[in-house]
Amino acid sequence: MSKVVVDKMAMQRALTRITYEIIEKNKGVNNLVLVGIKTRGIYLAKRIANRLQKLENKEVPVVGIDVTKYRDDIQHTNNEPEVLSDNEVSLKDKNIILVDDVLFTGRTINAALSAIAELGRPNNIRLAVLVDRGHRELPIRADFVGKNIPTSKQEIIQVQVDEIDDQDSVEIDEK
Ligand code: 3GP
Ligand code: 5GP
Ligand code: MG
Repeated sequence: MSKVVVDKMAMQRALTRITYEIIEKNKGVNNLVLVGIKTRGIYLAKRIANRLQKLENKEVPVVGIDVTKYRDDIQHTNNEPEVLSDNEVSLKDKNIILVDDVLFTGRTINAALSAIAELGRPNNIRLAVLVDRGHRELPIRADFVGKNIPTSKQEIIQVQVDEIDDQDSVEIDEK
């Protein structure tokens, strides 16, 4: 059984609200860099960047990262963060917004913070997620949340984005 909890319109509104919140907190978009976590976090970051461009008339860089190698609970052979975007955006002294689809244990974000620390020392780092499903195992919280969806550990959240899934939705499924 799956249940749609966020439809296309709701997802668009949530991203628009997050965009306004980012502008308000950052007092504009100066010095901002969006860092999207592979895979769907990158598409969400690009959508926020599009909204920022429309609202503030400024291009905000989007960097994609793959942090699987940094996870402390996954075996890895080398510690190089994988920066997926080809543009060489410096993170030094920047105001970073980390963007991911789902926040669960917090280990992915912990890994992303380690990756960013090695790429340069930003001015600050804030976290935006489309869904917070609870069950944190680390002292990590999001600054911008699309929707809080309390879940059991048996449930999984399916996030679909139009760019790769041909639809925008968030669903709850039984494992
Ligand atoms: P994403 O790369 O777009 O985030 O982890 C691979 C994909 O599987 C992820 O896509 C994520 O959406 C999905 N997924 C669903 N449930 C889980 C989960 O419990 N853990 C992880 N890591 N990924 C999950
Ligand atoms: P965490 O590291 O916080 O446990 O999990 C966050 C990462 O794992 C996110 O990037 C997300 O893609 C993935 N993830 C964890 N749980 C879920 C889930 O229920 N649904 C989806 N779609 N992704 C999840
Ligand atoms: Mg993800």
